[in-house]
Amino acid sequence: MGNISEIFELGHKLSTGIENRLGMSRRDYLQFCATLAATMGLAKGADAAVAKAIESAQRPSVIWLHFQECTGCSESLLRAEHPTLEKLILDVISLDYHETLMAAAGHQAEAARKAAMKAHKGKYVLVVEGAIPIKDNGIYCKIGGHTAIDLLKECAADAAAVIAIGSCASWGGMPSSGGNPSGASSVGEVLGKPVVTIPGCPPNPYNFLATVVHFLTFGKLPDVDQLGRPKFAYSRLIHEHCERRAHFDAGRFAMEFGDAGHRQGYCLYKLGCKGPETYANCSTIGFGDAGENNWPVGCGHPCIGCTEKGVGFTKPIHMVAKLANVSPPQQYPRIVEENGKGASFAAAAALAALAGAAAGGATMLARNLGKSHALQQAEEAKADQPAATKTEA
Ligand code: FSX
Ligand code: SF4
Ligand code: F3S
Repeated sequence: MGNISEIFELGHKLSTGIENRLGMSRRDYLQFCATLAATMGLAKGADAAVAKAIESAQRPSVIWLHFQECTGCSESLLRAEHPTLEKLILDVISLDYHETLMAAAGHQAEAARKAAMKAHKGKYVLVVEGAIPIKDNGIYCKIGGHTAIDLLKECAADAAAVIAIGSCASWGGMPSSGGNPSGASSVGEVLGKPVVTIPGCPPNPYNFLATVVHFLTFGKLPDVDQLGRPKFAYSRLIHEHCERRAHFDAGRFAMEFGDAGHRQGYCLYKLGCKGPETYANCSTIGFGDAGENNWPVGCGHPCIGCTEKGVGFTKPIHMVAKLANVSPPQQYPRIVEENGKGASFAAAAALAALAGAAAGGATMLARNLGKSHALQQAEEAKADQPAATKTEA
């Protein structure tokens, strides 16, 4: 947190501003900014800067293009709830052109895009959703009579920043799978230069929001890896922070959907989970903001590696993953402890912090401990039951 007077002053401003705009309490808003700052791995005190930037910075104009895709990226932003993520996004940016959301159509829509580009020349953020088909001079995707190739180049020329959202725009994604009949290509390939990519099919809306807020707060996009992915979100393997990891290390696997192992939440590696070769933060921040464990593996389906070029939409879903790192992490507890009552969530998180674990590691440690306790309690309750009433697990 920043210093007290800064926060007080900010809180006062917010009580008449953002609180009304977003329909969220001041406390929730500041908490949300702190979470966002932590998601981005920013230093202590950055949450106040983030809150100030969202509150007072001029909303950047955003031009959002759609090419070869399913609109899942936009849908995932708009379907997010609690605390009204879509409201926050639409409040943080000025969405001046978005084919799915704008009321205008036809020539009116084209005029809106041109007007936004002229009014915010050199300052707008270009967000691209979908791959760009380049085969046969790009004739497989045209809007307003222009190919996706021409539209992308035209809009990128005067943009302050370009963000490729979703796996399609980031590396070709689903449209590039199989024989790639239309030559579906990434934004970076068509522009011939690296851009920030937020892969995922669809990507997590928090990663998009955090990237935009970073731009708003610091005037630049966040640090990225060699594939253009923000490091704060894509620097760790899913397998390293998976709630089922202790099962993997103990050799407990679901062998079929619906078998006893699957019902007990065992590791999905043998069903083809690509967590061991996929970099993303799905396991630590959850997905779609719809509650605990709301991510593919949390729901019982193997990760298909949707954020990872060469894995998602390329490797068969149920093919066993390549293990990048087989060493079990030191900080994970056993799923069922043999002795004692175990630590509280807070103590577990503090322990992980003391051990120098990343925020994601602390979250997973706390979660795993919680699960191990719940499972332990269930087993103890079962052991206490009279033999006649015991049921099959
Ligand atoms: Fe769909 Fe977006 Fe997948 Fe692609 O997300 S969810 S096909 S990544 O471009 O709309
Ligand atoms: Fe989790 Fe998949 Fe790794 Fe198993 S293989 S621990 S389910 S990421
Ligand atoms: Fe995609 Fe795997 Fe995350 S399928 S949403 S990268 S868990």
